[in-house]
Amino acid sequence: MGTALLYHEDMTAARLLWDDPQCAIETPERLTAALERLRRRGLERRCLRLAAREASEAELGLVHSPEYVALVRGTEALDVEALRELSAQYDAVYFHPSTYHCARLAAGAALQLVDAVLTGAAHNGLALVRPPGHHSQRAAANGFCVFNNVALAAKHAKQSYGLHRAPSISSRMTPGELGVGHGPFLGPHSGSGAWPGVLYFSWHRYEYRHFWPFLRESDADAVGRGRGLGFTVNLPWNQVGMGNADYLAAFLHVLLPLAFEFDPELVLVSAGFDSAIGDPEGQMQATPECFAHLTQLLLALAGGRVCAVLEGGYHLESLAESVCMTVQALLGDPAPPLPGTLVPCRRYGERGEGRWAGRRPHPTLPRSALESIQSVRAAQAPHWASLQHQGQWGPGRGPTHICAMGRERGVTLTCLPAMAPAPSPGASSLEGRPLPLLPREPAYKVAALSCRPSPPICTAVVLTTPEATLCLPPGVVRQEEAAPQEEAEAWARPHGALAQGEALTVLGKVLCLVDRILDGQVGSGITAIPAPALAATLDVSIRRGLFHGAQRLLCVAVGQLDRPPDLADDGRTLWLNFRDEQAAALSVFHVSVPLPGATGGFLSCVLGLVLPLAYGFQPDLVLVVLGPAHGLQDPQAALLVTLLRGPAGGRVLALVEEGAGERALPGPTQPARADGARGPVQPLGHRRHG
Ligand code: Q9C
Repeated sequence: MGTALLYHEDMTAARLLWDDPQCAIETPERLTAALERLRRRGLERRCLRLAAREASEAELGLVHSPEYVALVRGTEALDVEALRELSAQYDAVYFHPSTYHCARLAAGAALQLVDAVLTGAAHNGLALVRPPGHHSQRAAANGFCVFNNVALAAKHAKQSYGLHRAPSISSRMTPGELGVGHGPFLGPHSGSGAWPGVLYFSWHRYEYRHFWPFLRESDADAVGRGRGLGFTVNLPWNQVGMGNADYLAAFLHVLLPLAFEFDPELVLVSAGFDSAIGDPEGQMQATPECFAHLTQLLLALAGGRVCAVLEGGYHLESLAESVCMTVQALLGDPAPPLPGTLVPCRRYGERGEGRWAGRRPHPTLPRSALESIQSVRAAQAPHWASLQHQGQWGPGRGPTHICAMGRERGVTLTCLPAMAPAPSPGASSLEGRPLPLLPREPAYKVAALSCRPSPPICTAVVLTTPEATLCLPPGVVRQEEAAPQEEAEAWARPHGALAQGEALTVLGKVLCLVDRILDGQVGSGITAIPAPALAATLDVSIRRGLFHGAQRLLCVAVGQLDRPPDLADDGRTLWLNFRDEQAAALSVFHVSVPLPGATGGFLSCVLGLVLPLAYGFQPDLVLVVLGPAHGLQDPQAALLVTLLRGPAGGRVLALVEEGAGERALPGPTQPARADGARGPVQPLGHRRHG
């Protein structure tokens, strides 16, 4: 088990043999640079290395016409002049005598990756391939693509493994993939309008149809036809320069709500890194770290069965770094912090093309990314229940406060106007008040942090009963080390509930665990706390975290818990409480949200509110507290903890009232799955019937 890495050196053979500025960026160095960087970072040897095999002609026939396959086969024997002539019949394509071999290896690698993940030989994986695939059509090469690797993988997964909500999401997109905009994908766009059981999401550079390939069906209102209504999700970027905040917002407000509702059995990613900074094709601004976060978020789906297949990505440095970030996330490493502030890309003008750069942003229009996000949400809302939850936290104060905070911090991740209610009268008084925020760390410190190695211990647990009541998953160790007795007593002093016995013993271990997480020796932690001591242990944990070097600490408290009364409201602690009735919120750093009853309601609240807040706040440590009457089902609690790893470099400590669900919390490399199922999907042939 682990992360599969598929590659074959032969895929570097194909290259452009004549002068064609349009195709010159698709070079063999793309693969060698990525692989070289994976080696240098020690990531390659942590993966399960598999040599790619060629897809058979029968397999290619899952998606392509026999005539087209024969035509490509025939290019092996053509001379340069004939290759050039044939290439000219397609849009942005070149053939080389080795193209057929390379393209069969690329397709074969995608199929093998699906096999590895669905048989349980690997948890997840990446196929480093060329030529890319997602623009190719049933009987035509297009946009550097010859065979549609990801479409083939999707068909194969459905056919050979009988997945129902199968190769779900995302043919073409996730980490990135916008380089080229939308090509006629073979799946959802063809024939009857959809491949049943496939949810297809694509984000792409579109610029109001002024960017290649200029297709009307790449716009947000193209949502699929017939039985496929709502299973095609297009997020067009109408401006270049989209960055980390825009990509994260797209995930949190569009992709993930739909994907969780769809509940896929497999996630296929058309990983186009032409969305990364520096790329000549995409002209976008996502930094490599962003791909670690996007990948980590996807791992919360489908029991972590994520298969990524390389598509675009033409800036060698950016590509190599982004590939490393993706692999690190697949391996379960904590994601490095996103550099800079999470500000949405500013709007250039109404048409949003590159030549508008330098013009003053249009003052009355929403940011371009938000406009795109809202138009997809509007187009998809009739088809998805999760998009109908918007605004459910209003007219409470939570979202309003967050918007206020968002403006102050330049974060508008949360500020989908559709989601936030109109400001309540009390909120306006916040406007003039300067927020007591800490100065931002200098950039070099951020860079140093991102180079931190993964903690030697993934997850530590503090248990109250001596006998192991849990069967601990791999990578999870029991924490026995505790702070010295007198130190624990000193921290416990203000609290009667911690005076002695078990509560004090647990506190000693929790103090030590907080320190070890902040020192980078332990990734994350889970602590079972005797019910009477929960509030006091939480209070001490917050103070200890701030004392031990956390600049900002986020506390997500679920259940009837009060914010520690004399905690300073200085912007270092953000308190977010889900509870029965809303408590009075006293500042922007004190948010209270009614506990959403329904499953979908909770999830949409976590994606639309908790994570944007957490990403905006950039905490050094997250405390997740499951307190009295928290009402969460085990998988919901597990998902909350898993998703909150992203914004805090993996540093999450869960404090759980004893007997209130600590069993459900996952180890860091075992993403939660809504139905609790883990492990391989059996191939049809091996499945027991009846
Ligand atoms: N100036 C992939 O990324 N270029 N294909 C169009 C725009 C075509 C990209 C020219 C780029 C095809 C897989």
